[in-house]
Amino acid sequence: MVRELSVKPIVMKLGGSVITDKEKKLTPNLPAIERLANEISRANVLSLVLVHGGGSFGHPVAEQYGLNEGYKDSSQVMGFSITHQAMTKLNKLIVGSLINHNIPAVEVQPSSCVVTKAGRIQSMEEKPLKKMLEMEFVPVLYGDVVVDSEAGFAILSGDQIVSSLAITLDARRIVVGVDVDGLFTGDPKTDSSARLIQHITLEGLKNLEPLIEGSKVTDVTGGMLGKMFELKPAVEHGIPAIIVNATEPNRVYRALKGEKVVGTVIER
Ligand code: IP8
Repeated sequence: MVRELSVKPIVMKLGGSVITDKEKKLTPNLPAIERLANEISRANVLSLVLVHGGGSFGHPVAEQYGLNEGYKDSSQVMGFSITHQAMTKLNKLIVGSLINHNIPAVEVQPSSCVVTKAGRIQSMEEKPLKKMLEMEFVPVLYGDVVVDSEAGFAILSGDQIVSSLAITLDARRIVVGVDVDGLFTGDPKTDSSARLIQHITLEGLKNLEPLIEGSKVTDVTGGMLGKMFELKPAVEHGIPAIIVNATEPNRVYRALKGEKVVGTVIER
């Protein structure tokens, strides 16, 4: 007997900067992976989809082969394979840790179920995912290299997957775990007047964009701007998103439980 999908899922992204050491190529942050698996297990969410980023696994390899420019020459074909392999290695560590914490995690490879067009998701096989959720599995996807109907192939970010899946699965909320406390009015590392924005609407976000853009630290702000861009369609759809610092213990746990937590809530 199989239940109908009665509970709207939570779609959660774990950023590459949280689960890997971004300074060292192909280096996982095993204590962080372990702690997060424990938090996810304790939160005991009914209906959960996880998506993780590439960090020091996907990004340096994809860059080495110039994959973000799409297909240019045949040497990149090997690069596609190697980048995908790097991502599957990271994914195995995450899935393994989740299983050790008694979570029925199942890898779902974006490269096997997504086609993009000029870098944007054009089609995604959703039936297996929906069925997995009905069966109470926890599908684990990741930013990946995928085939692209125009460019040959593309790098598909976990952020784009999160937003698209949240809409397709009619998610109850999105949780985004990053390595900063949330969205700030400036760069908190260099600007002492920068303050954490606890709640923002799409309208407020529009006004904030030039401010975020003006900040000097491209890693933090560029990443945040990109995230906002990707999250917008899901928020417009009525799905609230919360950004929390996943390097701080228990923030992911609280966000999953729907408890009050330090972070930024984005709502329509
Ligand atoms: O870290 C990128 O995923 P992201 C994945 O979510 C690759 O942007 C293959 C670089």
